[in-house]
Amino acid sequence: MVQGRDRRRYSFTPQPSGTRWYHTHAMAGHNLRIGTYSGQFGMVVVAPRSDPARYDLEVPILLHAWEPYFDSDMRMDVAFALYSVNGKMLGAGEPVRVRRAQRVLFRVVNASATLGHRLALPGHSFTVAALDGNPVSTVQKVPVLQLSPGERVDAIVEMTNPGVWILGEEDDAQRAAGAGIVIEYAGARGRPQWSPPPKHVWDYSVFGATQPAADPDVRHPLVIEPGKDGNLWAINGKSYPQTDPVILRRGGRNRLIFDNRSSMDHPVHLHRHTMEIVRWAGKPLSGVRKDVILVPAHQTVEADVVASNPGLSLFHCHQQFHMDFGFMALMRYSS
Ligand SMILES: [Cu+2]
Repeated sequence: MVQGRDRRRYSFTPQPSGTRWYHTHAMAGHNLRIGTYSGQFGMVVVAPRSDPARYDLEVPILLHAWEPYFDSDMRMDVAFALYSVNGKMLGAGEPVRVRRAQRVLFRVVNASATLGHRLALPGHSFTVAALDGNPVSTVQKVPVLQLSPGERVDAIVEMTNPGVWILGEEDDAQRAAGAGIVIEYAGARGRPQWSPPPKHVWDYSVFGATQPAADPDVRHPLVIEPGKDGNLWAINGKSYPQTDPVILRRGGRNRLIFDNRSSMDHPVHLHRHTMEIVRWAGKPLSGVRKDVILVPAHQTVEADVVASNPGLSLFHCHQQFHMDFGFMALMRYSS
């Protein structure tokens, strides 16, 4: 906790390697000026001891939405007036300058408080190398990157289509309000071009491995439902701070079963651990390791956590408005 006009110094050994980020974790509630609504975030790249990835240029892409407001008198839905990539609206900042035949590594962070984003780059595709900083089991080429709040994607783009392009949000209104950045090939001229990507359904399982995941030692059902008594969200019938702590078996393989009985998507996030997705929207998989996992509306998602980092850990939805209104719990280990 860093108070106003306060100063703190922490030192730590960063691990695991990969694309990470930092942000304020303040509860915002109805105050849309603090927490992840604010600009208090940034990217942290933990370099591996040896780097097997091969690329010519590394480009950070931080997505954020600004000037939040309540979309209705009920003060339940947050909307945003402006969008940015790396702090600039589309067209306002410097373009990303590339050359033909370069392999460009885009490190993308969705630093939005509440919104998922889908990104495309006309005339190019994304080869996804890592999710939430962790290398994927199957490197896969996709036309669209989809990121829920808090998620990260590392993707390599082969620059084979000279021109001036928009790397942007698929949604026209958001792109018009700033959600994009210009990609400019050396020697290319003209207005930045956009065309809608082919229809594409984002599915974590394409990045997985073929062998089934190991059986868990213990299962933890987590039912996600709308809350009562003014709380929007509940986990197993209770809203934070009343939520029951989730007690993981120390050293064991703990299976978290997210049963989303609501009509909204939830990007669930666990601090201090990495979860391996073992079932996503009906499909079994393994080898996809993340710390934020999208649990789609009316779907069940299962993910395994090896309990090897004792202490209190926070579990919550990374959608700020959900987290602030009940969707949070503590996790600790059995003694
Ligand atoms: Cu949520």
